[in-house]
Amino acid sequence: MNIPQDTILRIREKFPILDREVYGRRLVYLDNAATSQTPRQVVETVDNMYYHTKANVHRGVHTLSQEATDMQEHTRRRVKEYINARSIEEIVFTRGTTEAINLVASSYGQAFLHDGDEIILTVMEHHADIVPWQLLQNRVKIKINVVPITPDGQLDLDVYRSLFNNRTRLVAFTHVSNVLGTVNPAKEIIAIAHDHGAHALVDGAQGVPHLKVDVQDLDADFYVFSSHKMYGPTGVGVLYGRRELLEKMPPYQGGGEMISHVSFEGTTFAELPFKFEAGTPDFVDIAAFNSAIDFIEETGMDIIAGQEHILLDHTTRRLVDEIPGIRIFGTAPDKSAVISFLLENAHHYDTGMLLDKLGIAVRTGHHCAQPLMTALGIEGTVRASFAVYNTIEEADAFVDALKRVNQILS
Ligand code: C6P
Repeated sequence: MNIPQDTILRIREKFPILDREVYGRRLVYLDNAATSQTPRQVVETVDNMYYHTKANVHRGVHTLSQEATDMQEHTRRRVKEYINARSIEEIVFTRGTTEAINLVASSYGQAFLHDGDEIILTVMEHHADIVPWQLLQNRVKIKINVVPITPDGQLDLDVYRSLFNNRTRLVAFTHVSNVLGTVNPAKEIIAIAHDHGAHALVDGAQGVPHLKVDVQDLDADFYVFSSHKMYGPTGVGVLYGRRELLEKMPPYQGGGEMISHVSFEGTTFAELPFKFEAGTPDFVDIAAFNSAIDFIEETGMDIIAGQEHILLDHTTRRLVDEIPGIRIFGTAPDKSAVISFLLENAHHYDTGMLLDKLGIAVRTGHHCAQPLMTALGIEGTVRASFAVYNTIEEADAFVDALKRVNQILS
């Protein structure tokens, strides 16, 4: 795909933060898998709401409250359409991917899992899709089985198939690995789970920002993601859940707005999705999330994914050709625009700190995927991750800076 430079420069203009300097150099922001930057239109929605429309949602007859409620519910409809859910009742707002998985582990766990049942995770899961299931083990004695990876960083589907038995109830896996960039064959993984009578949860934190997701086409039972990784505000996430499952699941938290009637004799709960949204939601950021979806749709997923792949291919080629001894973790075909690597003789923290001094923002460490690090036999990596506003010049600045860092550290 050929994307005119002008197109990317016009997109960049929407992100004032990209003009800032770090240590006297123009920032090159390559930590997009941790959080992407936010275009002006999203920030303006936040501003406008605080200046003109701030009032609690679903709680007032007055104009401001009605307007704020309309804005929040408009985003819900928008998300429903964006991921092609069947109904708005299937869209639950959370604080992020992490809270969404905790909700499912706790509530689905209570309704559907019993002592002796089994679930399947993968070795490339983020801690957000491991620890909630381990916490559940304190309440229900479930067994956790783990799918390993092949040397290029793909899930070993033969082993996956062999892990099922008549106690397997759920498979929970990441759509895209935040470390390896591997795009897992979600539709196939879900179909295999369903063939065995198990449900499937997809951690879409790294999926939705880079791929067009259709939850009906995937046939996912749960699909979860965070706004802040898709050019949106912080503090907002989405749990998509198949309605018939959500209806059988008990509330995750208790409080205001999730009830139908409360008395000391007993309480009845609100309808979906409000049953799962106790307390005042982050309605300002939920409203602004709508503007992030506007941005993605105006830009076009083909342009977003296209530019990211141009950057991925260009950078990977240069790294391999020009930095002797570099090890890149995750080389699956059609991977997402994430490059995790180690220089031959350098600790990942040192590499990251020196890159920062040269104006390049990358992430270092275990990326909240310690079991994957153990499987790879390392403690951590440096990770560069791209977004649509990154340019070839920035990719080149990164590789040139890394060559200098490599000379200093070797
Ligand atoms: N990964 C990264 O730098 P939250 O923090 O709830 O928005 O998302 C958690 C999460 C869950 N699953 C995957 C696959 C993720 O990548 C993340 C967040 C960031 O890779 C921060 S650790």
